[in-house]
Amino acid sequence: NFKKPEKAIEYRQSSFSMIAYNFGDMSKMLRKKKPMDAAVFKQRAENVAALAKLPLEAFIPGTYKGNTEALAKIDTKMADFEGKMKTFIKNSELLAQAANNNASHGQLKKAFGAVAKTCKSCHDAYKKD
Ligand code: ASC
Repeated sequence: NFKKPEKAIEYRQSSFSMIAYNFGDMSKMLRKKKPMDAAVFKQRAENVAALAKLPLEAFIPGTYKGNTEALAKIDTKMADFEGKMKTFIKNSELLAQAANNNASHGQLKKAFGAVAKTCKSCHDAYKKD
């Protein structure tokens, strides 16, 4: 129900921007670029798990021109695209669970890496380079 294509583009870019901010901060803590703060990490992981559910509905026909790096073939490959999004959502939830269960640094890195893989697989297939 986006009134204009630009609104859908803006919606998904806004959600990815928030995802990237929260994801990037976890990355810094895991790579020891900043001190690990378990409470902040949990919140970041929960944020990503919640935000991950948002962008899919804004990938709709007629929104692949203009200010977007999303490729138009998403339309014709929607089942695959949606599958990749669902894997991203699932792995984000697993990361949030790990954080909430006070997983070790190594376990968090592993769960984080699984999410990062889903980011990359979708970018490789469906994002302009
Ligand atoms: C990030 C970010 C991405 C992903 C990707 C993971 O922090 O901005 O797009 O991780 O690089 O491979």
